[in-house]
Amino acid sequence: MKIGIVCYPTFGGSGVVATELGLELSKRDHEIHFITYSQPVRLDLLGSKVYYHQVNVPEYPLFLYQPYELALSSKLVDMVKLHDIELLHVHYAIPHAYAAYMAQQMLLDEGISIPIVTTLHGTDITLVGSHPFYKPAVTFSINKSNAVTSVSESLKQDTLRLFDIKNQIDVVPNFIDINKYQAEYTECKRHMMAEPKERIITHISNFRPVKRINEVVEIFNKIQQQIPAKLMMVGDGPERLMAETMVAEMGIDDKVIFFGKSNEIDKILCFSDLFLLPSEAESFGLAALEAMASGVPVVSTNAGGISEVNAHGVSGLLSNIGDVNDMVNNALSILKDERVLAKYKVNASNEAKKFNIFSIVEKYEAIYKRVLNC
Ligand code: GMT
Repeated sequence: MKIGIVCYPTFGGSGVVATELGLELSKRDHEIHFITYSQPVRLDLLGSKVYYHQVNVPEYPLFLYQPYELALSSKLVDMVKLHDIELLHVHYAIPHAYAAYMAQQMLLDEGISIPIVTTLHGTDITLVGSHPFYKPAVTFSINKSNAVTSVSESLKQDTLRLFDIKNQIDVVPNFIDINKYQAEYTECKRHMMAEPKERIITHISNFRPVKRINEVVEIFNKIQQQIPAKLMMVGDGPERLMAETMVAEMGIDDKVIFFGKSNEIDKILCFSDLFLLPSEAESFGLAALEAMASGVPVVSTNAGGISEVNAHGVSGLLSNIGDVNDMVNNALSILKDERVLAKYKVNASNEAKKFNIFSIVEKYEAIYKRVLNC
């Protein structure tokens, strides 16, 4: 199949999932065309079956807001015609599903029929999409898609609750390529990061308020009062400065490293003992799954779809949103005892295998075949 993929190319779960999906599909002999405003961050492998087409939005002083959806839908029309793309898979409803629908209508006018598969990722539904400003457009785009998928059962239920949906929604969970996370612990540069007796705790996100970055710091501060520990803060976003200020005020600067955005997540996870995710909303929690795949147990909230990924008492432990003390106790119960930690590490890695890329990509292929009627 020739498949056009539209996503947010920056750091963020939806872009990562779209990119990894495209790369895996290309290995299965599909021709993949990424159509985005910049090259997706994890797309370092343009090959004979993987193409990238940039969407340019010319700056006109006349416009207060530059019309990205218009540029995207025009680019989709051009690329579908130029490369005989058979199907569009758009990640994130806003504005991708909307732009894809416009492209579909323009192409229909020229006698070209192209189905749209829309994957809902979370914030396009729970935070942004349900805002009254966007709700009619999001509802319309979901209902007009030829297939709709959501990355968790929880997100599906949120979508049905928040919007008037007439379409079927298939749950296709996010995935990881387990082989990429098989690095032996001995290969890690652990000694450069912490003393042997210190536990390494890691948080990775886009540092948005929904991630409750202040709680990451609070939880770590309480943990390090009881056991020797270091905190690795990976990512960047609006709450980073606040977190850095908190760390300084708590006097724990020597125990916290801020990495900023990183393309070496696997290298950081391979020396981590625990992953912290105190989010107040999370449709899936791809970062938690990536941690588990590296054999890192997860202490998280039970928000949204996290509990579909982090199995309580197996790959990690779950707490209610905002229950800092419970998350501290959970973390300590895993970290204090060497044997308990070792058990959680093995379990985390085993649980992650349930989300291996091969079985999940097949689900998308089946949906593509369905909408193409083949
Ligand atoms: O988590 C974010 O803020 C980024 C966001 C995105 O759109 O990339 O992540 C959402 O999609 C990911 C991939 O499906 C999920 O793993 C995240 O849980 C989800 N984030 C939220 O629901 C807040």
